Amino acid sequence: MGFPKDFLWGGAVAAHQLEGAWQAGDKGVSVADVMTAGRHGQPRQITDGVKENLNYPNHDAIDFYHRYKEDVSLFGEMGFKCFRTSIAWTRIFPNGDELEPNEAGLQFYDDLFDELHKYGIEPVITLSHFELPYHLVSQYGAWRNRKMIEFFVRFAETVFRRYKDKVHYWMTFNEINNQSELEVPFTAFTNSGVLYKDGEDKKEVMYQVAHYQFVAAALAVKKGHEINPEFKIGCMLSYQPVYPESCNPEDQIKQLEKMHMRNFFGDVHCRGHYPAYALKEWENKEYKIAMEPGDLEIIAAGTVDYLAFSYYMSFVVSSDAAKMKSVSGGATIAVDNPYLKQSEWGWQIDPVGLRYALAVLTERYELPLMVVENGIGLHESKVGNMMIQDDARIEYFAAHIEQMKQAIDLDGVKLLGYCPWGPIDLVSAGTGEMEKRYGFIYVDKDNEGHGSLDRTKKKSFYWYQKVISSNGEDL
Ligand code: P53
Repeated sequence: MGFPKDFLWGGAVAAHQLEGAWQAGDKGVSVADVMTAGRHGQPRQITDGVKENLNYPNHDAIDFYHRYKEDVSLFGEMGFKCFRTSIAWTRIFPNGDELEPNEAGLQFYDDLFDELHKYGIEPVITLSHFELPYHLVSQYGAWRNRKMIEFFVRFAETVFRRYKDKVHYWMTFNEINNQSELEVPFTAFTNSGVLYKDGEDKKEVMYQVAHYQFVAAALAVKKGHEINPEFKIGCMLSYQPVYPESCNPEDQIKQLEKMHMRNFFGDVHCRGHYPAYALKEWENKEYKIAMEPGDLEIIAAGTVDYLAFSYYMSFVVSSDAAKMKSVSGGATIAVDNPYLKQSEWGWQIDPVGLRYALAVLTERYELPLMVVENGIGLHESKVGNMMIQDDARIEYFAAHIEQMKQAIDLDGVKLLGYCPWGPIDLVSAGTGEMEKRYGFIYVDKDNEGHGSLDRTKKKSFYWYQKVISSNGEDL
């Protein structure tokens, strides 16, 4: 009982949030490079290219690009079995539309993967994590354009071939379903390089973009399996479950409709066809989603090997529209849950919701699952040589790990691994802050970009080390 023997304990990051070195080795400008720093309640600005005198926190991040050896050795010391990161598309294809890859970028990831393997750490790689080449946005309209399929598949094929003996676990698009939250520009821009235009039907554009991404993902799955049949290629969802506010059937219907938009992306990636509720919506709203002959066959043939998801919180919806407000940074419209506490950024802490998410995803898809993000952002500052006592983080993780165990033992969930988000402090995707800290390792840097970048271990470092060495028994 409990976690399987070969369970992949690790940690998760994304290239743009920690590498920095935004121009090193001929790296191109990515969508993350044109996003300024925001704060809780103050959105990041998306600028038209890189402007002078603005704070772009991803440009330097925590300089993992130059310090990865030190950081990987700390991950090794914690006992990581896997490490999830992404390959910055702009290191490999700086503009995105080149025919030949950039060798300096490829070499960087060769070195990183070799370093991980020295410690017995398996790389788990996201192909597209909020960092597509900005050139593709300005020149092609990014994923509005069908040409993106060709660019993405070329990128995927290049890295599949290059790392075919070094990487076995892959995933295509990070949190591909974020873009179904149409209220803020952040989601469509980070997922797909799309900025909505006045007057257009955002949802129709979103479905078109998603169609191209489904074709691209399915082609990547197929190519990957040809290159190495041992590859496990997954999709990646943000799976923050939604509860009805009450037992009023109207609340339950509201929940059903909201969950349609959570499930839509997984339904296509995992089952290989469009779900009836989406096809009906297209018909009812007279949406015309451009497809080419063969697209649906490609999608059917390119279903995923496993499903990876992030889990941070849950939401509540009400059929009473007047009660619904924008929560946790703005993207989601919901009501507060009186049974749950919130983090300082308004994210509702709900360990039991993780068991629920694991169970319903297993029922729906009958695929192995991987929790590739989970964690809590905290304000922390280092005083002299005192170790940071991050008991709130330990409590958060212990409660979530306990629920994963229940999902395995009681619900029969097949769980491959667990990667807490940001094992080392890094730049927040949502706010661009450094001071929304997730790490077991503290990084000396503040929101304005000042600090020595020194790394120090927090109390949770030793706690997680013990969790891994006891295979999740000693919490
Ligand atoms: P930050 C919103 C809700 C859930 C997950 O988020 C999200 C977001 C976007 O902000 O993103 C994932 O840094 C994402 C990571 C991100 C992490 O959650 O806003 O995959 O890139 O850093 C945590 O606190």
